[in-house]
Amino acid sequence: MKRVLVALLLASPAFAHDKMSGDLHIIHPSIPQPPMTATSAAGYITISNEGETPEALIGVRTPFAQSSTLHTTLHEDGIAKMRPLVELLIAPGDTVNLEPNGMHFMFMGLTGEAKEGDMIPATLIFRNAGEVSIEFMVDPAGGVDQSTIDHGSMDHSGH
Ligand SMILES: [Cu+2]
Repeated sequence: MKRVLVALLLASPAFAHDKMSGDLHIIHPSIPQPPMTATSAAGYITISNEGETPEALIGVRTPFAQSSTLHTTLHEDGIAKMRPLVELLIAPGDTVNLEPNGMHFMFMGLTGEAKEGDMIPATLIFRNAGEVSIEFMVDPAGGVDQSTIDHGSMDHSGH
């Protein structure tokens, strides 16, 4: 049943890629092409835990950015605010989606350009499975303009 849902969700992107790593099905890691002048970008992914053991995504690493973290989006008084997420639990049989206006990878201090169709190497870090190599596909531009959103982790100096 879950597989059917995932297939439907993935019907829209022109290209999608996925891989199995142990019990984890990692589906279409992607980064919408950031504007040329962007210094930060968001990344998205779908992960299914097809095993019997609870799993947690606890980090991400890529040469594409100086800092890569997990973020969640909170809505307060109609304003979207992002906050760091320490871990993302993925229960057995569960599928989690990192998607625009929700949880996402946050890449700050981009080290290079990303053009539609590029594949950007990265490493996901799971509590049990350890490190898993993936590639983010650069999708067509669109989605959320990261530069307009309050990133709580960016500025600890003010206020
Ligand atoms: Cu963010």
